[in-house]
Amino acid sequence: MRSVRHAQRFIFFLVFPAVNLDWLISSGLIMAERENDGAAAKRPKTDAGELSSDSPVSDFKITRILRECAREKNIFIHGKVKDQDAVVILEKAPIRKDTLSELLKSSQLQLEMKNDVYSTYQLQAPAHLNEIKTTVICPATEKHVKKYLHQEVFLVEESGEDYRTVTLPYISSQSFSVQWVHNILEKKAEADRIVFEDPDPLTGFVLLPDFKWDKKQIQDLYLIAIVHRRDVKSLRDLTSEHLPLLTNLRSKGEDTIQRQYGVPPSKLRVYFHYQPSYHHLHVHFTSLEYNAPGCGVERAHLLSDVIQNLQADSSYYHNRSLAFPLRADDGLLLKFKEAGKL
Ligand code: M7G
Repeated sequence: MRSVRHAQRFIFFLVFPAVNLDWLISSGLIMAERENDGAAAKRPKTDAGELSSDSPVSDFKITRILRECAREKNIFIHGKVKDQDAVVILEKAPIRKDTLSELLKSSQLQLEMKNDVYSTYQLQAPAHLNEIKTTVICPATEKHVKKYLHQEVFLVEESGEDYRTVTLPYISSQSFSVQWVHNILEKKAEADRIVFEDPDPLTGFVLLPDFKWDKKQIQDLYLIAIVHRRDVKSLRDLTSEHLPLLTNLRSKGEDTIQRQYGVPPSKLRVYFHYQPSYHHLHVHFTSLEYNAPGCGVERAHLLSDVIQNLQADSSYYHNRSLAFPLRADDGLLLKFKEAGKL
């Protein structure tokens, strides 16, 4: 039965590679498969999908623009909601193939110019086809504001010794809170977004959509796998002891994405960030087609490379130098400068 369903889904995605997943799931063409469905039923429901009556952005007072990109069609704004600091990220959603004919049929066109065979228009789309993905961080810390502020970046090269003497003391006191990660693992938030869970305390993990992905199209697919273990901060802590965790994560993560979204492992980029922003081990699963922020060689480490490096040398990530970019006003950059490493 399952293989028939997989075959149907595979054919469907060959024909319609960019369909709306939510629609597919709600229409029953795709079953939202979850490994721990018994547990899923008991999870608290969030109010995702409902229209928000209490809009945090209507009260938002803009302080300054942190970053904007016309090509990526996004803008990062710092401001205040009531008297709390907040960051709001607005991003125009990609145009979806499954709503194209409705878009063309039901929109109004306003002519801008006409010349020979050329004409340009402003297309006024109905509201539901003209959504802007909005992320709100409130209350935002100074570190959140800095994270999104456009800044000069510098590459630092961190030896194993630098990690222990410079980086570790810094991140132990200055890292972003991982409360949101614990909320996911404890099903206190985003429980209904979990697409797969392996509950094993040592080799298990939770797989769910990254909050950068609106789940509307496959081209920019982005999921994160968060491990249940809480004693691994990043790539640096990994040894061959963690190989069962990593291989489990790779095979079950890839298998779930293939089944659930019809994307085969050969179309996925699966990697760690070093340095991550959040020091609780997690793996990024992104579509190979999508040029995800942070997927460049200065920050991304492919899970398959990490597995092979640990198979060859258990202390590979304890000892070797790792390069990573730091923003000009990152406190860690200052620590590297003070230690004479830059
Ligand atoms: P990272 O490498 O630690 O940091 O990855 P980065 O944000 O600098 O890439 C953390 C990943 O978790 C990122 O891809 C974030 O978009 C994602 N993420 C962050 N938060 C706070 C959330 C959240 O609350 N929910 C979900 N689903 N994803 C998040």
